[in-house]
Amino acid sequence: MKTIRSSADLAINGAPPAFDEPLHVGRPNVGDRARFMELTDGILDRAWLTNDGPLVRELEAKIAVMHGMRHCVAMCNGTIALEIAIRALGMTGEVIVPSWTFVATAHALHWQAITPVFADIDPATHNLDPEAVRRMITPRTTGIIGVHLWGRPAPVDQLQAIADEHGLQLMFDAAHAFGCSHSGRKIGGFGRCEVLSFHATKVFNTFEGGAVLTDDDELAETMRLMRNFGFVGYDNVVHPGTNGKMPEINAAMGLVNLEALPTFIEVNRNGHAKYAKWLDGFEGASLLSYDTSSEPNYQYIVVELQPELEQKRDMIVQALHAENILARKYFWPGCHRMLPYRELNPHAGLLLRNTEQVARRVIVMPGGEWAIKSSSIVRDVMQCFCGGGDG
Ligand code: T4K
Repeated sequence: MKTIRSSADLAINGAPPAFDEPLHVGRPNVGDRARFMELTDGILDRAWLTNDGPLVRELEAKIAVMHGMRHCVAMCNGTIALEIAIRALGMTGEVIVPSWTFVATAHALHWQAITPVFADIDPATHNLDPEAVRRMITPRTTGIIGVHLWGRPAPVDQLQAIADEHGLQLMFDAAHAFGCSHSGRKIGGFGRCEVLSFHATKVFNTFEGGAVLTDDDELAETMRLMRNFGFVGYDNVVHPGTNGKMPEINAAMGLVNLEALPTFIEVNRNGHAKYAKWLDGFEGASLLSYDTSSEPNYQYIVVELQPELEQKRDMIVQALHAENILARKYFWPGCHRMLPYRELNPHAGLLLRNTEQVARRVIVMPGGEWAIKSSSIVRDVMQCFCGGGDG
């Protein structure tokens, strides 16, 4: 293992990199390959590749049971799942969302001619601040989408109270929260429905994929129609719809990965613990930790620099990349500073002070086994930037 004692040892200054191969954020977790191949053979033998196949049904049933929910409606990806859920709930006009999220949360609204109205976050949790949500309500507001960012539970009770008070729909983007719990309750069961992402980079993946969880029979039925062009039977179209179906091969991957989920989470937990150890007492940065009341999946290693180091954040990221640690600035610069939103509302940032501050300070590190490998190097690289020099 490379030793970094001073900035002369940094790859960005010409020294050899710490790793020969790049360490990514979001390297896919893959379960039992042989079992996956077996399931794939079955798909080919049945010649039933998509359209509500048996593996999709099995996966839906298993995920519903795991969450204690009546319905899991599997989809081709999390973004389409968000779009379908938003439409099935009848959201229109304006919907309040955090800007501090992956842009898909906002795009799923804009794509349907709904205005995402960005509310600020609590800097301690990176999740929506309920008081900021209240401030953004107008006569055009029809709903709120909370995001369980990094798998940390959004303030579900407070958001539900606001939604009830103002007659708003409430749903959650739980793309990061598969396998997480809040106060003993699995995330997936809050609001009218919750949307999961099973993208390759998530703790649990189906290559691409997603799902909506709900206890509402009518809502689930509407979403099932919507994901299959509104078809009932062969020739009967009874609803507007799109193609949101999950193929069988994706469900095969899901079934295999579901078996391995406890192992994936255990590896993530160990990676997170390494970072917690290395950053304990470190003055320049801290690790975003989890509430004791929540059970996380530890998928994201989120490091936050102290204010005095924020000017050096981009340089630190460059230095890490030079070591082949491909850290990310997720979700900089915030959705409100991305197109089309920054043109639609150029002054949104005035009400998003915490979002802007957090966006300048965050670095997301490779997780899981890559976290275990890289945490000490990350600390040493950051140490080089803490002493007042420029690394
Ligand atoms: N809501 C939230 C809060 C979300 O975070 C997301 C997705 C969604 C909704 C939408 O769900 P989906 O429609 O995606 O199901 C990635 C993912 O594409 C995206 O799914 C994810 N959030 C987001 C946080 O991360 P990018 O643009 O950063 O992806 P990319 O291509 O840079 O890949 C990330 C890293 O993963 C790279 O360093 C390489 C590595 N990687 C990636 C893939 C695909 C691999 O090693 N192997 C792979 O197969 O968005």
